[in-house]
Amino acid sequence: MVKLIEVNFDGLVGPTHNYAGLSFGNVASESNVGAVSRPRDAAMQGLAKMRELMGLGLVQGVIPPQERPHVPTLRGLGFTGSDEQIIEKVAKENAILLAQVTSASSMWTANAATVAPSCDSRDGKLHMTVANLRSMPHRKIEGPQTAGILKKIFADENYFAVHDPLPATEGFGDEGAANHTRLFDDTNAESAGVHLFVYGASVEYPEKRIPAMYPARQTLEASQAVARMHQVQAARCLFWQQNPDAIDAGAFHNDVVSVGNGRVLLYHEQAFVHEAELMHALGKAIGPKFVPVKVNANAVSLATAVKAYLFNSQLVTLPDGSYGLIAPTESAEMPAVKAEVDRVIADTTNPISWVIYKNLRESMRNGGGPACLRLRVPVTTEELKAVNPACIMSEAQLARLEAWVQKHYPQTLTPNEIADPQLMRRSREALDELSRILNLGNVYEFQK
Ligand code: SUG
Repeated sequence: MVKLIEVNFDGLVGPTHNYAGLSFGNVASESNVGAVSRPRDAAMQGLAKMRELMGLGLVQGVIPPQERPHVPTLRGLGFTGSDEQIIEKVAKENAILLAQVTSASSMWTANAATVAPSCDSRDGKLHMTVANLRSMPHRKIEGPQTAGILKKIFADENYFAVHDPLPATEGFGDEGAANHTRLFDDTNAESAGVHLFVYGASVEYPEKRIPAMYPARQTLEASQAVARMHQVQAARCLFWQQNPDAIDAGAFHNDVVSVGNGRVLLYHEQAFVHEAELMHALGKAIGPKFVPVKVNANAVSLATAVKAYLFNSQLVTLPDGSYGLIAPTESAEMPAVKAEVDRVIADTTNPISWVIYKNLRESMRNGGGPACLRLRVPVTTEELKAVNPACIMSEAQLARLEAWVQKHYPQTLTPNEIADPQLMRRSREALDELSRILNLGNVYEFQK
């Protein structure tokens, strides 16, 4: 088995980052509706996280923001006139629609796609299926641009297969890597990957208990389709249901209640249905070195887990083999959660040995923690060379992006201010320059 390098592709926060309360079932998004956002800080917080991971010796990638406000969507809905006139019209007629086409939600690249490394796929290519994000209108429009951007970053078809989103038909909700974890025994060079797909509901098994309050965004049928697209052996896939109580507590994606990497799975006791059976199945598939790290509900309740976003930490393996957590500062601020992190780190029966808390407050207030902001792409050294090099971070590239943010981003933004066509003009200028920094060509519709 070839050794893989895990590259985290972080979503760069876009200049229109705001709090419009668009995500039903996402507690943070709902509770911060109308608040003043800080796009510049948001982007800088994201870049600071990238720098931190690079400093740890990890390979860091970046995925650019999408064109927002997205005028082509509005034209498709029958609005006519100049782009400026359309923004003004929609602002008057349908403020929610304007918020939907202006959201910077593509920053959460854990929802951009699901990924299978080449060693797991029958045809020996690295596969990615772009998520259709069908359950939220502001996110559903991301798919086509995500596909266009990923095809520019992973352009070499000798190595990469980027699939368009699954058809967004009823029963095929797909939210990408946020509901998928690839585990393997990293102490054994022969170990093959195990793909854990977690879904909220299923059409095939309507008798299963589903959330009572909030939408189950990922379906079993969509996860099965992704596994098929990726040509992963059926025996290496495990499809498991997320606990409906977790979704009703605000865990709209499984990465709000569990995170895995290598041979380790850190999870909340109530993350999955039939938790003990799942751990048994994973142990069988991964082998005796599999380390489940459970956080009990009496130590951290589901409600607290959703507030603290501990399970939305990035669980990373450093070149020296050590495991650690990149956790949101909110987790350090909640004593019960901090105590649990300290316990996990002190416990030598699991390999997690350190934690770094990062301030990602701006993204967190829309329900996006450290893990939401990254898409993990495991590559071989050869494949890494085939990735668009401008999208792999170096100190110089990071500095360029920081200067670019400082130059173009509004310091603050209220949901009312998105009605100003000036925001669209400024954002386009910014993205036009960015497409050159990241050597993407004309990826945006306004450039065509
Ligand atoms: O889809 N929030 C995103 C957060 C996504 C987090 N991703 C993961 N858990 N992987 C969502 O709910 C809020 C936007 C607003 O309300 O303006 C939003 O889309």
